[in-house]
Amino acid sequence: MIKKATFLCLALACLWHLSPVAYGQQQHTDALPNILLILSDDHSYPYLSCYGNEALKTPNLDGLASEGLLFTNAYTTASQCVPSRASILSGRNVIDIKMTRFSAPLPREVKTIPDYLRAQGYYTGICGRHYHLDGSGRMPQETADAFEKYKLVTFPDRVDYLKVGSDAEVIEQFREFLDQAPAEKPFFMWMNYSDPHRPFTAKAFEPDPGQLTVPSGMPDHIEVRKDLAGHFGEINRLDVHIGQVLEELEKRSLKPNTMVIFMGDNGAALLRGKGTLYDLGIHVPLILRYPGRIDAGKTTGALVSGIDVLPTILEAAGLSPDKEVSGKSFLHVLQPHTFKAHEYIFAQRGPHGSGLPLQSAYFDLIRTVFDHHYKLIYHANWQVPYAPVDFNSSKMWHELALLHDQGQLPVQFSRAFFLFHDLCLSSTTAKTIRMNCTILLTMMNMPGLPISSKQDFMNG
Ligand SMILES: [Ca+2]
Repeated sequence: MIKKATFLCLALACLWHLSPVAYGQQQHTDALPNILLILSDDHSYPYLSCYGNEALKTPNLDGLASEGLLFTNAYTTASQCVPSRASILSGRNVIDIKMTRFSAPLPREVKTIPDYLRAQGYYTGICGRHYHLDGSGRMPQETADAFEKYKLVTFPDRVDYLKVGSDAEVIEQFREFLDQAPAEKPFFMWMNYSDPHRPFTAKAFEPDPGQLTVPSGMPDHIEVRKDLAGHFGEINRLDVHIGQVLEELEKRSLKPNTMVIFMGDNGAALLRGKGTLYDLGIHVPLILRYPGRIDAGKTTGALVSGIDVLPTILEAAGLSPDKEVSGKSFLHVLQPHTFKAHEYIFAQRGPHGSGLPLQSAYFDLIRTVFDHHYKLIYHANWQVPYAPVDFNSSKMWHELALLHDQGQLPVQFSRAFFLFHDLCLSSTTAKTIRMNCTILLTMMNMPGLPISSKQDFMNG
């Protein structure tokens, strides 16, 4: 009898001691939102129909925006996949995390969104298009051997689920991920799409080239129209695939407790887009849907950057970023008393791919700083001949080059695409330029740039 009583008391004591901890943990985990981060590839603002572009048909992303918050001034830290995605995943600027070289692997010590969330109890995954942060998906054998030797591939260790595949395979991978996710855990999924990356293959989704409005920065030429139609077709197809994912959330009753962020990973591979620090290279679409926490159907013009995605996600998950993170959460962007937007946005361009630095498609060193009113672009190797990233060999580019050679391309486009000129001459006051130079130089941290060059730059 005594033994029984003692056992009962011990059992009750254990339950009293253990249950509040276990219950508290369960409660805490239950309250956390699921988080879905969707990136399209090479996709500029304002190329969604909810931004007012009638040539595009993106009803699913428009619907996401109508249920959430649409950003009109979202930028990436780079105009190429790898460095930009590294910033989005780490909340830190490209130079800070040593990711200026295209296809460099993200250093293991750089903490990413899934690293934080996994420690918080999240089930984490990556799916879709190759995510680009473990080196190139098509590296030569000797490079692969070096990656293996020095353990440079890190994301299989950072997440619970990792698969890559085509855009059409994303939905099945997402279903598999959800089926595997433990019921008691919230999830984080980083979902990547190839669209609208070149080559343009979505013929069935393309608008009539003849009906398009050619943007003011491009010549109205039939090859430019065809190229734009190809790009828009891919955006329309992207929308269909994302619609499948949003529908899956609804089917599984996950929509009310899932925060969705949709963003372009960098600007479109169009004229003066990807690979440049002009607007089309780094200005991207961004949508945040967070039911119950974000008012539906609002638009904001606040300046936000790719580095802000991590702090936003961490805030939703009840976490704070480490001190190295320079982004800031945009969860409260509509609350002016609690949110202070970036005063300036910084971005950079570095080497791209593995080609020799004979022209700018493969090698360019550019930095920029800008705010709502002014933008400074510092081009370190302006002497390298310009060539666009990813469409250097396209029929459209050859046609424009031919017209330029024949003197038949309107002068503003010859100047924009084929001639060098001092951008500072067309800027505003010297005072503003010097101020922007000062800000830019504080973030450049360029090894090898002599101090005298920096002073000349400042004085100039
Ligand atoms: Ca990209």
